[in-house]
Amino acid sequence: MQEELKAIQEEALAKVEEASDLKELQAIKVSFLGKKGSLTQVLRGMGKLSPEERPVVGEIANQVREAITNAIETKNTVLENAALEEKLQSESIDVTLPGRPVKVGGPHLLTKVIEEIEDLFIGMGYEVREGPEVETDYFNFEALNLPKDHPARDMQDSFYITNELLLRTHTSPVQARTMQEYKGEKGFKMICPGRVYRRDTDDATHSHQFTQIEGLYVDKDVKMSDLKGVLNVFAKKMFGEDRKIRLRPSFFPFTEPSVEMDISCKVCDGKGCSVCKGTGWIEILGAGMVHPNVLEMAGYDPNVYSGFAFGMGPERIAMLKYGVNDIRQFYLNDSRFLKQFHQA
Ligand code: 2U9
Repeated sequence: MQEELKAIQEEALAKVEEASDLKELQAIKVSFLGKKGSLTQVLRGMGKLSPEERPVVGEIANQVREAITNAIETKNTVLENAALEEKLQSESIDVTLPGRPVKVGGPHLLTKVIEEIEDLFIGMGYEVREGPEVETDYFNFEALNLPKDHPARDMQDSFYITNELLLRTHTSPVQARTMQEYKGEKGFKMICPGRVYRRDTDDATHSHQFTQIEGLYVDKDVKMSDLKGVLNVFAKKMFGEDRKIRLRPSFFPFTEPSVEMDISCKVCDGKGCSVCKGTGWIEILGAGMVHPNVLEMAGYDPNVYSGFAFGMGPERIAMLKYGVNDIRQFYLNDSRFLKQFHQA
């Protein structure tokens, strides 16, 4: 049995030496020191020894167990350190490595232009209002002096959902709702930005869905000169103090008189070029004094109250301001296009 014990010790120490990982070492420990371990087996045989032999063998057996146990603990420490080292290596971060660039987003160019325009009018005391994109025929057309069979309705070819419901073709219904809400009792200034829909074939300057910002100022004694003053401030703040504005007569069913506002062309400074088609002027928006029918339908007495209104397309303004030549770029979400304006 003493040789057996020596042999077990040799074999155990050799295996411990070769063990390459903690799992293997644990298996070796069990195979020698475990309940069914080879050393345990031998020790179970001690009962058959003579009383003289037992203490001697017992002593050797303890030495062998200790030697195997120490060897396993030493090896365990070595393997644990190696595993930790490997883990540290695998998890080590080379702080000198450049970090992964974090793509920083930015506001969409349209959002920027809309917020710029909003801030401008908020600065002039206008409240920003929004309204439903699915609108009633009454608020989208009738309340705006476009009765059922009015030809101008065709100018705004519409996406009808039912006979009475459609995707709004302009944000004017929001103003009409606001006037009705104030029931002709008080004056107010408001602008309303929002998405509008027209049955149109998309091309570089037209889209079946686009945004508008319209504004309305209703009070006692609002005059055309007030409109011109506000449009002048808007143009200079939006396009530069050096820009001049020009108002041309126009027609809208919901304003009378109606005008279109042009600004002097920045490229040729009004001398005429391809951008302004040789006119020296760039059309920016439409406006006018609120039509008395519209005031009346909303409960405002046109003999007491008057108002002006205007409407513009933020896409058009962004295209002019940032040199974008195709309106569809705003909706394609092509980051190559969008990220150009993050810092703008
Ligand atoms: C009420 C009364 C009057 C809103 C107006 C315009 C002129 C206008 C165009 C701008 C670009 C439409 O998208 S566009 O082509 N709009 O020119 N809009 S006056 O007039 C109103 C609105 C509401 C109650």
